[in-house]
Amino acid sequence: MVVKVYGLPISTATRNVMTTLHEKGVEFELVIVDLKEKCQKRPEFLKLNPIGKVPVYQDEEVTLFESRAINRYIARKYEGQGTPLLGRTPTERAVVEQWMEVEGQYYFPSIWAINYQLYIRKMFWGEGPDLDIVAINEQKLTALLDVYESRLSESKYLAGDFFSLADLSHYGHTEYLMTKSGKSHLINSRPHVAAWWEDISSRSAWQKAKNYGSNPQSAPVTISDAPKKSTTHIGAWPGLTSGGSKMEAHSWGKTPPSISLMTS
Ligand SMILES: N[C@@H](CCC(=O)N[C@@H](CS)C(=O)NCC(=O)O)C(=O)O
Repeated sequence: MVVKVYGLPISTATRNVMTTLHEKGVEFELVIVDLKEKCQKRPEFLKLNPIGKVPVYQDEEVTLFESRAINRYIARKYEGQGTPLLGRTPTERAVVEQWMEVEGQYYFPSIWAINYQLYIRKMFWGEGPDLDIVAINEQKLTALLDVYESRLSESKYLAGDFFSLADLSHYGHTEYLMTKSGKSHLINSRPHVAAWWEDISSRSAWQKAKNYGSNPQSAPVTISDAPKKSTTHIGAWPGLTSGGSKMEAHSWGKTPPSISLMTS
């Protein structure tokens, strides 16, 4: 069974999982779940993830939700191929885990609140931001980024001088902060954080995941009314096959018509 990722190309957590699969050179199919149409709350999707969120990962052994758990699983299962993402020694692994915790417990809640208020709310529902929420979370993120600046002045990556899941888990929301929420100065004003972002965001695995669907030749994404219960094969998207990782697009529910705009 080929690996399946149920998600949406513009979803930050889906992008992080797709990036891990690319780093590992694992072939997968993307099953598009239309969040605007609330397909993630349908009974058939809740069988895959009772929390009702994307991404969901599926292979012949397991169906998993929660992107960080999925990423750890992929990194362990395919430890012998592609980019090592976990660290080699017990110490390296512990430091990778430590910075993954920092991302999940402190970085993500603040950056998510900022991106949600300044970008996601408007994109999905046309609502304006609550600027008090933005201010509180910007303060928290600023303090945390000062810690990152200090850490990254000592080592090239968060867990040491090697790229790992600790760095990778920052991709989705940092990209939105930089390009959609008008807050790139939070990263760019800190030279070591800026250099780190420049480095990790130029990796080909992330570029492929981020640009999924933005290739003009990937027009089949505008397919509408796919059957609700099953996945519909719409063929491999030209320009998205490379580096040992082949992606195919499928659809679950109605694909958002603005998808290629959102990923541009
Ligand atoms: N902690 C989860 C977060 C998943 C999540 O919030 N996914 C968003 C898209 S990035 C979603 O499904 N939103 C739709 C909803 O909450 O109904 C993970 O990392 O997988």
